Amino acid sequence: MHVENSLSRTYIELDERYGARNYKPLDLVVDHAKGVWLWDADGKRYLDCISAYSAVNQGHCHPRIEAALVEQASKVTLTSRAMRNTQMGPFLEKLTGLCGFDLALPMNTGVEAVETAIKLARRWGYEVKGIPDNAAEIIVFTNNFHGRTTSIISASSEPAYRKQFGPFTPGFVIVPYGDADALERAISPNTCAILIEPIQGEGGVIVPPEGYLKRAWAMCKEHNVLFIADEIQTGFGRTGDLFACDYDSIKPDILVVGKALAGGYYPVSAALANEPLMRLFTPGDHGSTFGGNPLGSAVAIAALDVLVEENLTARARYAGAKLMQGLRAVSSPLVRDIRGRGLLIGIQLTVPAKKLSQALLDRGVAAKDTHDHVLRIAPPLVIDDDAIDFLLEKYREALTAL
Ligand code: IF1
Repeated sequence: MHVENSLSRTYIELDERYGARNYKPLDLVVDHAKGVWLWDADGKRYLDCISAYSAVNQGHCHPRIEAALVEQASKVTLTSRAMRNTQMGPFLEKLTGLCGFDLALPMNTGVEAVETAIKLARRWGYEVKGIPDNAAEIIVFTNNFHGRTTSIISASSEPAYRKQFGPFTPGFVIVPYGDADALERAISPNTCAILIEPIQGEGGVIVPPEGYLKRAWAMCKEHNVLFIADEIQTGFGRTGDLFACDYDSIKPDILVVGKALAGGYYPVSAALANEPLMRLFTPGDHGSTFGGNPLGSAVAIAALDVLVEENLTARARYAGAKLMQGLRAVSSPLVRDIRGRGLLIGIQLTVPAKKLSQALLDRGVAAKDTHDHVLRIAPPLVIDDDAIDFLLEKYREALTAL
């Protein structure tokens, strides 16, 4: 990219000079954004096919979510859970109603909601299932991504996320994703839960074999094991269903959500469960200074309203089908496989995906590689036909240029 002598270059240099180098981002410095479009510091426009990793399903700077943020910001922003506020209750009512659970525990980032689910599952394992103290096991899957805390990386199979960060939290058993027999063999009397992404995002947009999730869920029921679905990336319409688990008609015991829950305006996450499971948390067991704060709650209410009233799930299904069809119609020796569901699409290449990512960026499309050879395409769910055509045109051009 030609960012030498540009404003963008100035900002990149500041990041590199003053920031920890724990990322290697695209050379794209966003100044402002609207819907599916980003504008960089030099005024160049890009189609956003990353959506902040599915946090801006509703599209950038949605006026309704913005209005909720501004209105609440002038009333009260943070109370802590030492007292109550007027926004959390209505938010939790809306969230539980939409997701079909009795109760929700609000947190902030995705990984905190995953930690919440793990603590709840362990508590249940000891108190209800009768697992001996400190022996509870949670089954996780190869290539998983659930976040970056020390406990969560203890469940990771990716060396880069773990290297020199030990010692690790015990109690995780890793089995191959998509292999139902391996899962059955791994379940022991000490298994309190499985923790699974219905489609693996970071893992390279891995869709498990047809029927696998349903079998895994049935095994959990049979062996008295909780099914925890991490829908932080797949949830809220992304895959063309409200939740990816809906595709298999399964209902998790614990649902973990984040990202798009607040439309990119604010970090809001939650773990959801029914009575009596969630009642195993009692005062003092768990919490967060910011969890359930009035600003985040007001924003999340608006973000959920937008999701429902603008039929974003149906739009993701429609746009995903159209985009998938268009991508598959482009034949190239560089493309090995195109997979995904709804607007969570992975293109498996024979060359490093960084190259296609750069070629697309040069043509005004922001899309990021994952796991070396996979390019992920996940635009905001509000993407329209014209933007899809733009994307397909740039995709053809980029592949030809390579
Ligand atoms: C980064 C990846 C995506 C997630 C699932 C929990 C979390 C995530 C299924 C934790 C977060 C993010 C983290 C972000 C990039 C992004 C990502 F490439 F790293 F893997 F989306 F695919 N469960 N995913 O996908 O949520 O605590 O971050 O709010 O840079 O680490 P968080």
